[in-house]
Amino acid sequence: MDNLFKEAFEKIKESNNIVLISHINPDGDALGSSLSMYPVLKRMGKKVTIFNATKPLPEYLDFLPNFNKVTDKLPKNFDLMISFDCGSFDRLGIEKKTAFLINFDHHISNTEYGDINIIDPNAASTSQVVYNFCKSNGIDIDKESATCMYTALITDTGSFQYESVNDKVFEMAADMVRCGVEPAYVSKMLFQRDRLSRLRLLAKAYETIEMCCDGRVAFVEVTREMMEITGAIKEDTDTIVNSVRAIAPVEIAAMLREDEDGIKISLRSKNYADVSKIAVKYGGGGHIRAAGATLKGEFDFSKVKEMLKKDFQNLLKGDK
Ligand SMILES: [Mn+2]
Repeated sequence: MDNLFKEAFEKIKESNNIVLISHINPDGDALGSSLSMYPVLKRMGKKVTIFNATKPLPEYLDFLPNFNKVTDKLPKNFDLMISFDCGSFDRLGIEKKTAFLINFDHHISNTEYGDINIIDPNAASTSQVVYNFCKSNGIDIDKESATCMYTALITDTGSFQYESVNDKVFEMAADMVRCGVEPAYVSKMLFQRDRLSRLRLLAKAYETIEMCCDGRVAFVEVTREMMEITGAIKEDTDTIVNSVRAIAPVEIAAMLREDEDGIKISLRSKNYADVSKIAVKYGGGGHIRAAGATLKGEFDFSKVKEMLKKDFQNLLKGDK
């Protein structure tokens, strides 16, 4: 990894006009990691564009330093792109690769679409990969960068709850605090600014919870009608599947959401099931415990549920 870190840093040094890019429908890790590099590159005297194709961006991340600099317009000329937390090229939201590309990620399913691919599936967040990159190259991390990296770490570990959490994660978190991060501030920004529409949506969605496979699988549905009635927006659905997984016997939780282009499935597992296998089967990707896919052109919830039930039965076979 150290060699890749060096190679990437050399490439950055010799580039002048750099685009930082994170995956469409960005989460805390995608935006946090890309924003964390902004102060670093500005200090190096680079021209920097922070690009994300999604509009509007998730409001709950608006406290991240330099959030308002994120744009959905690519500059005319640039000589380097750096992607963050993006498992495949199509999720970058751009048509084609027009410059050298450094790919920072931690998704095991990453397709290595970059010219330099820095993929660490053992990292708890992409921001941890970026942090290791900075450490390895002796790059200073200021308060702004640290706040972005820390937020990415918190959101991708479910506030330090997932199996990815180990001594290295806590060491990084401690270092982030030394760099100026105020943990209580970040937590308040992330978790104490809830939307009423989201709570109203949760109430409706929870009514649809359906258990199967001896209680080891739970489904939850979000329809467009529910979204309209409650005034909820897409990001309001982000954590529903996590709370469904929290039901005592549940190993796999699946949220089915009716989107414009089909049904989006979000999968979570608790102890042993590798749900990324199922997401990949349907053209998506992710991690062992959190993965997702969109079934384009498919709008029949019960059909999708039956399909997934079979997949889950196979996946759970022999496991206990
Ligand atoms: Mn991530």
